[in-house]
Amino acid sequence: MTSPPLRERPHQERSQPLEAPAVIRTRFSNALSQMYREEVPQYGTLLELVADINAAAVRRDPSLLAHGPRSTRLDVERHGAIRLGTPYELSTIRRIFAVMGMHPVGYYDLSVAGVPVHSTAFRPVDGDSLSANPFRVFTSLLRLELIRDQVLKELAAEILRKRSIFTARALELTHHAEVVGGLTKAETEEFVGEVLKTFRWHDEATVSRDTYERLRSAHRLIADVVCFKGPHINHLTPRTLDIDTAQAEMPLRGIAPKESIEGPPARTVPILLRQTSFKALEEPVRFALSHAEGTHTARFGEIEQRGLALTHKGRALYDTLLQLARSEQGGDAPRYEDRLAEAFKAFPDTLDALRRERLGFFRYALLRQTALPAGSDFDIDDLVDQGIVSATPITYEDFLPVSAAGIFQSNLGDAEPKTACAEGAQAEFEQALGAPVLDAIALYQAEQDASIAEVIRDINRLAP
Ligand code: OOG
Ligand code: NI
Repeated sequence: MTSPPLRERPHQERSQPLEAPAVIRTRFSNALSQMYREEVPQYGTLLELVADINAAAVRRDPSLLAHGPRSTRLDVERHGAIRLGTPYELSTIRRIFAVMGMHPVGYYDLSVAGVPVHSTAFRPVDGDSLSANPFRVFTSLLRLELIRDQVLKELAAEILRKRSIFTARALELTHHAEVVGGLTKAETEEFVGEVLKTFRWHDEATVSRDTYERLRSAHRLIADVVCFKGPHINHLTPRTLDIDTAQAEMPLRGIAPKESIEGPPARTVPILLRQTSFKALEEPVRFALSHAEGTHTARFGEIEQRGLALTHKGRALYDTLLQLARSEQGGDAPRYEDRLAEAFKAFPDTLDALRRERLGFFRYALLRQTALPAGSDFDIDDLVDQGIVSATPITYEDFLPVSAAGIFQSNLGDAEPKTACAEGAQAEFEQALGAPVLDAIALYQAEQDASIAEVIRDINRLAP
């Protein structure tokens, strides 16, 4: 039974205060975590492991929290991932996430790694919203145009055209939130419950075993996106303060991690993002028509450690060094971890050097009230040196395309055929999304600039 349309509700109910988007996001993220814990018990084990490791890391070094994430943020911090099939699904999920204060940031082209998708990350964008709850969802859109077999491509498109992954009530409440500018407490509860249904696992495929096998033989991801009623959440990732210990302890808790950690090597000052995962589970499914039984692998677990957001200059250096470590393989080449550590010796590893060389982004704040001559030119580095201004590293809130490709691939198996290596298609992606994606580096730059402007304002206010 559906609830009555919103316009028929008594006036009183409509004048209830609206929840902040961050509150809706937290409700949703908690509900999703709860659902995934019930669906995939290993995710619960992973959460326990990360909580233990984070507590131990903070006991060893309490400054981790002082200079890093607020503990209240760390406890709720996680990201998820979904894979969608059509432009309609992508543009609708954009509208749904907007109600939760999450917006598309960045374009990730995975086709370079032979994975037939391109992606964005929906996340909060402003500082207050991020510190309230930084929940993000890495969202991929299948690129059907990369399927070479025309008949199969048409079949996949036809199956996707027929499905509807959102409940009528979720769409109604989203429209209502857009018109009114938000949701009340009661509407939020209903909205969260309705949207959650889109992310749920379905152990019944919508296609016959034959169709599943045909799509799977083109690419496993195609079968994963096309053959089910909805875009089941395929992993949820808690944030750890010590990913090396997490990687080492996973086997002790009965979880088999992927071989190596994606991203930069272990460092004194963490930069960007390091990630590791456990392999996707083989789960029983039933096919349509014959009710034949089979298995499908899609859902896995992942852990990540976040560090300093890098400037264009820092990111270019990261990309170059990563490429260097990845290119020398085989023969007598040392282990990947050793090559990576060796390559990254060229990346400065103190907060001071990272800031002075403009490799990373920092948030500046006036520490003590000091009157400086009016109108003088302020050099922010000098002010930090003199202990007048503090510089706090800005956390990287996004993803890394090479790492994402590594995470996808660790779940696909070696025999996986690769689809045609294509060019990125950001314009097509944005067309499907119905909006441009935001530029991540521009967001960090704006945050740093605003903090410097505030320091200057504070100083000028005190000027004689
Ligand atoms: C997404 C894989 C990428 C990450 O953290 O880089 C990802 C997927 O498997 O759908 O989640
Ligand atoms: Ni992930």
